[in-house]
Amino acid sequence: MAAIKVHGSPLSTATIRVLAAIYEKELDHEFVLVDMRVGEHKKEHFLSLNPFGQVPTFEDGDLNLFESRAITTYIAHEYADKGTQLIYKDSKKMAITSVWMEVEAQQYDQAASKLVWELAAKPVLLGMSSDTAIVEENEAKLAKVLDVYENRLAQSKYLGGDCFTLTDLHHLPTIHYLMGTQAKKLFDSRPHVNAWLADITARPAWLKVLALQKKQ
Ligand SMILES: N[C@@H](CCC(=O)N[C@@H](CS)C(=O)NCC(=O)O)C(=O)O
Repeated sequence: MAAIKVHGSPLSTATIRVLAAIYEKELDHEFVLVDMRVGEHKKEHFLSLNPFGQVPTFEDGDLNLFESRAITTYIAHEYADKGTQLIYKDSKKMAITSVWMEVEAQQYDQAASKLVWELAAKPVLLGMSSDTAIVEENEAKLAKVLDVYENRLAQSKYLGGDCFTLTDLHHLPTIHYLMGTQAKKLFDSRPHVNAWLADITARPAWLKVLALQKKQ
């Protein structure tokens, strides 16, 4: 039995963020499907893993974690010697990467996750209509963040520095869903953002995550 277990749903952005890190590190693991359609994530057993009732949760032996970005950060440190280096050893380089990790979580994701919900989850998965006002507001917010990314990526191959790191990886799930929506134009219209996106979405580890998602 694998020591690492990921409990989640392959449709969940936060779950596939963790799987992306696991595949980059080529770690043995077990994926435990949480059936969100029947509310399994709100049942007692799951709440003992994450009291907020959200996927994913993660086990590595006797360590239990939730919050996808905390999990990927643990994986990057604990398995530093395996697979892709997702963090820098140099503390100054890592500090800069951490800045952009915060930008992803505090600026980019605020708008991107709302757009995933309005433009991908509601119409495609739930048969509901999108709220146009929320879409417009968050497209404008995302455009401002992507203007900053465009400048950054004109000087740096990846957001965190010259190598692919957790910073870039954390964007993959929302980018994946937004590429199938009208919000794609926000990425397409910025050449450096577009080149960065083409690079990170073509990574073999990410393609494996998408193949797993299709199988489920
Ligand atoms: N900040 C959390 C967010 C987790 C999250 O929002 N998970 C969603 C699926 S992507 C979920 O479980 N939603 C169900 C709910 O909130 O009840 C993380 O990054 O792990």
